[in-house]
Amino acid sequence: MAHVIALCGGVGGAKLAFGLTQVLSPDDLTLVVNTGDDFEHLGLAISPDIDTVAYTLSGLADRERGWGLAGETWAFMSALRGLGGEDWFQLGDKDLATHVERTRRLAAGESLSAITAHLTRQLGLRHAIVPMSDQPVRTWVDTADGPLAFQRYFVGERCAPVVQAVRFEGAAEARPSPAFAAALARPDLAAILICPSNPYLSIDPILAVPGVRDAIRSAAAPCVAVSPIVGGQAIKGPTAKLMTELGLTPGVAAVAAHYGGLVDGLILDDADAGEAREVERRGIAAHITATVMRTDDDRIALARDTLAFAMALRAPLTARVG
Ligand code: FO1
Repeated sequence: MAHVIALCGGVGGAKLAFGLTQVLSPDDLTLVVNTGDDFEHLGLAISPDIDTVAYTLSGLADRERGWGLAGETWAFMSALRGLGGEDWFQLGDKDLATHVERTRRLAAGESLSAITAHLTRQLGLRHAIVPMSDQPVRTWVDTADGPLAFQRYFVGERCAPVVQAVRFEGAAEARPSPAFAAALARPDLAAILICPSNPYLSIDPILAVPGVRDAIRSAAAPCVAVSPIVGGQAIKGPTAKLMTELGLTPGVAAVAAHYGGLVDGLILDDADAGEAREVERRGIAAHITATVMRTDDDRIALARDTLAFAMALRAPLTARVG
C-alpha cells in the first residue's frame, strides 16, 4: 500500500481514523487534524480535535461522550466552580495534564506539530497525527446573536444561536504543517480521504489553509469523502441544524455540492442509496455502504471499504494522468 492522507475533525472523524490505523501501517498513513477548534482557555492551549483523535486511537477516549478521557475525575472543575471561576468548558483532571504540557511546550517555542508528535508517542501511538497547520487558525461563527468564537458557540451556547456564516481567522496567513505538506507532495500518495466530520466546521478549516485545496485538486491520487449525513441527519453534532441555517437541505446531495470540484468519490450510507444518482450527476462517483460506526469492527469495516473504493477510483485517474 502506498501513502494515504486522511483529513479529520473530532468525534465522527476519529472513529474512521481509528479504523484506518487498524488496516494501514504507520508508514502508510498521515492523519491531518482540524485545529480551527483550538482555543486558549484559563491560560491553557486546548486542541480538542487533536486530543479527541489521540485519545480515540489510544483507546483512552470516553466512548459515550466522544471527547475527553474515560474514567475521568472532575476535582479541578469542582474546585474552580467553588472559586467562582469559569466552568462552562469542562476540563477533566487527567485531560488537564495534556493541556498544561502542551501550553508549557508552546511557550518554550516548540511547534504544535512537534508537541503533538511528542504527546501521541507518549500515549503509545505510532501513526502520525498532525495538525493542519502550526500557525493559529481560529473558527468563528457569525450568528444572529453576534459573532462567537467556536467553543463559545459549540459548548457555551450548545449550538443554539442561528448561524449566518462561518469564518477561519488566521487561515490566510497559515501554512500547511510540515508533515501535511510533505504528505501532499509524496509521489506515492495513493488516496486523500475526508472523514465523516462536519464539512463546514471541521473540514473547511483544513481546506482554508492556503494551498491545500489546490494540492488536493491537482494530486494524481483520488480524493474520497465519507458523508457525515445519514438519512438527512448528522450522527452526532450540529451539522444538520447548521446546514438548514445556511439555507441548505441537510442531505447527501448538499454534501456532494459542498465537496464538488474537490472529491472524486463520496461514500453514502445504505439509508441514502436513493441519492446516489444525484451525487453522480455532479461527476462524483458514489459508493453505498454501512457508514454508522458503533463498534470497532464497524470502524475497521468502513476503513477497508473506503480504501477499496479509493483504490478502485485510482486506476482510471492514474491512466488519465498518464
Ligand atoms: N465538548 C462539550 O460539549 N463540552 C465540554 O465541556 C467539552 C470540553 C472539552 C475539553 C477538552 C476537549 O479536548 C474537548 C472538549 N469538548 C467538550 C469537545 C469539543 O468542544 C468538541 O468536540 C470539538 O471541538 C468539536 O469537534
